[in-house]
Amino acid sequence: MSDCLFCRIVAGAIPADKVIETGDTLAFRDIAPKAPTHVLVIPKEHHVDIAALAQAAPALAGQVLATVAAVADAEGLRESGFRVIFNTGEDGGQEVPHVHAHVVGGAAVGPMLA
Ligand code: DGP
Repeated sequence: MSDCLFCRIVAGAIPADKVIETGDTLAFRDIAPKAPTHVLVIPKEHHVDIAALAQAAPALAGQVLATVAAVADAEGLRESGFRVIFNTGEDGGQEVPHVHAHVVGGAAVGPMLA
């Protein structure tokens, strides 16, 4: 079993509140939400960050973005708006080294939301 936290969620070894699951991606609610809606979208395959994913598997990066859009639809965020954040690396404040998009909305979300 991988010691990557999000790989363990993909494997079902750690429970998560799933919002959308596709063949290659998973969307689940953040354990410490920073907004009324705060969903994480990941590729099931392990890639460290968005730069690594985009370079190694650009089609999969596109699938992650498609799932981001599906989350926005499912959560009713398309009209009011939302933010998508990829924290990347140490200076970017990334804590979990498995690429994930934060999808936040449901209220005004400021430009520097962590
Ligand atoms: P980042 O700082 O961008 O790496 O964000 C990691 C996010 O992951 C953070 O907002 C909290 C969330 N998180 C950490 N552990 C868990 C967990 O076990 N389950 C869920 N659902 N979210 C988690």
